[in-house]
Amino acid sequence: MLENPNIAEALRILIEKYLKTPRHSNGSILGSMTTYPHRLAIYSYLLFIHTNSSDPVIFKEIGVMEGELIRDLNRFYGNKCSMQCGLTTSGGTESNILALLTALKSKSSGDRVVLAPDTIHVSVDKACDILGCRLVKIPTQNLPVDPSILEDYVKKYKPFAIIVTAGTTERGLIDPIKEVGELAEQYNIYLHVDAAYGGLIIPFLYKHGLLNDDVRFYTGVSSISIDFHKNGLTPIPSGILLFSDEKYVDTICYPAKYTLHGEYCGLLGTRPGASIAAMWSMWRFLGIDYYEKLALKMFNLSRYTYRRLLELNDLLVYEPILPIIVFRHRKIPYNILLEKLLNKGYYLYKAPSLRGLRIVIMPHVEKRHIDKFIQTLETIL
Ligand code: 0PR
Repeated sequence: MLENPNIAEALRILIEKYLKTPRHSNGSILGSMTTYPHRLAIYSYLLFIHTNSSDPVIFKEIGVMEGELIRDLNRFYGNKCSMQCGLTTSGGTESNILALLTALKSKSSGDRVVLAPDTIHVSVDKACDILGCRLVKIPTQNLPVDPSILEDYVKKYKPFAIIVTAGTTERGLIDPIKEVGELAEQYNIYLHVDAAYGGLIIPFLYKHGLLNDDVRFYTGVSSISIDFHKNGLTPIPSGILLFSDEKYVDTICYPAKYTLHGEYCGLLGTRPGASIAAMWSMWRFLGIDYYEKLALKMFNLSRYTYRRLLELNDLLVYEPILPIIVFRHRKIPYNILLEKLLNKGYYLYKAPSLRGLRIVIMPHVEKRHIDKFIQTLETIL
């Protein structure tokens, strides 16, 4: 590589910028679904930073790791198809686009209608725009979708795909996947489950009896997406898309005869092998036990936050299902409250459908962060 005499200067400026950038460790980032990656994930990522996972011939070990990760995750989510039924993606948005592309290529007929509750993530609107589909949203008033209403919509709109969510972005709701799966099976519709946020929390909370719904490959489920860069503690971008059948993967692989491998799969061309190394090592070496403890810790802290917020006057607080707490003040509009919190250095998000603010308890959030936040909120109110 060419020597560059300006590296020292570049680093000085970069560090200046870094110092102006909020970090998760001080508890100021309370609303975003991001966190600081685990050090094992960071080392793994850095070691494989030069790799392109679209080329499993040059970067053979990355291909092996991807295969093992997909196999292990399929087992974990009760998928009968365990081997190459899935791929890594850059995150929830790419997974949703790919799931719909798969559905379109395998089930589409006629009107290209996609059916989803109105609580789905905005990336589904994006996916439908890109793929030229018509998205019909079922009004839910921020509740899990009612399967009998969904069936009425199915009869009326004849969709080729249904998308439901395991852990909605604003409120953390879980749609009834098992029941929707039965409908999808009955009407021969592709069902994608967006578990980008909830995928690494729900199975553990369900196991401990803290939830009524699980996320699994129930009959009728065609794909499930999970993000590791949310609760899996790996660097961005790290997503997973699992399919119930190997034939689905084939629909999103394209020949590239000039390459050593001969084809590549997914939306991206060059794909970050480093993300695969990070997800693989976290799953292999920290594993299910670690994620289970983490899910319980986040859940307990969300219950604690809920109780502390309830103690404050004039606050309406929505009971957390997953570690997401939404609240609003009976007199102060949420936008104004958000502004006041931003001025105090707190980054919360909005839950516009509930006219409230959203706190997401991510892996980096500690009890002391919540105590300090409650103190600040009290002062503002
Ligand atoms: N599905 C669900 C249920 C999600 O919550 C998200 C992201 C996605 C899909 C998309 O995942 P990727 O962001 O990995 O593509 N939810 C975050 C959120 O809306 C992502 C986010 C955060 C997007 C901050 C923009 C932003 O400024 O909170």
